[in-house]
Amino acid sequence: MDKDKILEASKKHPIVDGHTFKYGTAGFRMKADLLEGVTFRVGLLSSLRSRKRNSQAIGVMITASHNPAVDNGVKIVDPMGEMLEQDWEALATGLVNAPTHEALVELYFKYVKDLKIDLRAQARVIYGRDTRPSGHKLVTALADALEATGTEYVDYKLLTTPILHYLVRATNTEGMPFAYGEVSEAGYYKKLADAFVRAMKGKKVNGSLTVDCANGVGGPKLHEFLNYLPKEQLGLDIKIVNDDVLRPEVLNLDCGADFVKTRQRAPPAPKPQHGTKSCSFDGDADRLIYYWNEPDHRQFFMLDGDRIASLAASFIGDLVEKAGLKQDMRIGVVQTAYANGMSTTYITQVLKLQVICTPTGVKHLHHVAQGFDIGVYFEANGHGTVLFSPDAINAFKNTEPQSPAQKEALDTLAALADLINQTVGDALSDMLMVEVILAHKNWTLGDWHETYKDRPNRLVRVEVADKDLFETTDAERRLSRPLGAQEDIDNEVKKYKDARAFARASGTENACRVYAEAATHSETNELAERVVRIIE
Ligand code: NG1
Ligand code: ZN
Repeated sequence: MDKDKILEASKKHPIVDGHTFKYGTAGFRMKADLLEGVTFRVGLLSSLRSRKRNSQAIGVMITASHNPAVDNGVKIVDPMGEMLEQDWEALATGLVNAPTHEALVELYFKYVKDLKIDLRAQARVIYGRDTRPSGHKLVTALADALEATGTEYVDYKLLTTPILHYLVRATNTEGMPFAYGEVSEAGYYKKLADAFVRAMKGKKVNGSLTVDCANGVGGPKLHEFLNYLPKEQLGLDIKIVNDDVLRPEVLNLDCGADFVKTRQRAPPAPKPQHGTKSCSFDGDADRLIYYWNEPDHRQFFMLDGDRIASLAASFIGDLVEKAGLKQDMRIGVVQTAYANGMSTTYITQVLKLQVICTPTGVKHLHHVAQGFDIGVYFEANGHGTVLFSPDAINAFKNTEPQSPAQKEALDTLAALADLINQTVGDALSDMLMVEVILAHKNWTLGDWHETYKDRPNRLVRVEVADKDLFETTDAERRLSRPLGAQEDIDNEVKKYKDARAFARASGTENACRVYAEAATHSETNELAERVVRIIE
């Protein structure tokens, strides 16, 4: 490999002038026509990352998740299936913003030198993309970067984001205590199907389930997955809707998890059937929201990430107790400041589990969840998972049961550890987990919803001249800058009962967000508006 090869390849995929790019919470994400050069350069970095990490496979996912079809994005997945390490985000930003092809090549070799990367080591990259039409062009740019750097690569074509994360983890087995699963898309389906059957323990799924796939890649993948399940044995009656991936313009349009969560209503099409248990994936199938419309009251009920977290924590907490492992296991729930205050109260006071709050962005939650034996983490928007430590998995598999009940609890825990994606939030895997729990508890969505009552809340997006003026502390719950703003917010919050409010700069949009909770809807709105006025 030489400089000229990279230089020539780079000239085929120039960066669009006049833009500053930043590797954000979800990698690089923007209008797809700005992304070709960006993706090429991400390819260069992923190759370096693999060489730096002893030739382990690095993943690259091309998706813009719940964003409209004209957008796209590219992000890097580290060897254990986790998000790219933070220090390397800055390196990615550096490469992508190199002003010329020559400057790019120079910076690439500067990284090689500074990070002591051995260019003779084999580099390995695997990648996939969602259903966006722009994905084709972007993978060409990516492959050209991998060719130019002598990187071995596998193009997995259409994938959900969590399947790509699974494949990265499964590929890098060397030195791992357990194999993660077969290195193929089919291997992912088989692992989940097998674990689902084991976790159900002969129970049947409670009622039919309508799954809205946001017209994204989750649709075809869910269809495929269902072929691996003994549907009758499980009493499984799944109806897949919004699974049109042939008309790109309908992706995430008036459907999907983000629509349901932000609009607080079911997708208008197909016409919601009253009382039917429903859930929505987002465009790359890493978020999940459950809901139903009440037949009599015409009311809409939603079970978001906070509810999924508390459901999982309650079920797994009980199983750990039945398995006789309560003394040995640290179980914790990780949330962000956007979690409804009543979910936090329920988890700490009723379930008696520890809750930690982190800044927004799943990489932060994931990291903190790894500190527990069992770490449950979800953002309110439905992105999350449950992590099990190697010690926990060992205990599920190797504890000698003293009773049939204890054996059943241990087996169910071991099955859940296989069922739940250990790398990232996964709508398909999370949906199966929810169904297992509802079946074991013999609960409807109504029973689940009754566990606690949400506090009224309001989230407002505020246009500001310069969002970078807003700096936070305390897991983004307090503003340290501009000076004095937090004091003003505190003064407003004090005036309301059971109230909480905070403001922070968005990590994904050029705006600030204000969040408020209070005892009633009108007080919540009033408080939110007062805080908006402070930061405007
Ligand atoms: P920002 O724009 O930083 O608030 C949003 C979501 C996050 C997270 C990221 C990445 C809210 C309030 N924020 O972050 O939860 O999912 O996008 O997608 O929903
Ligand atoms: Zn997503």
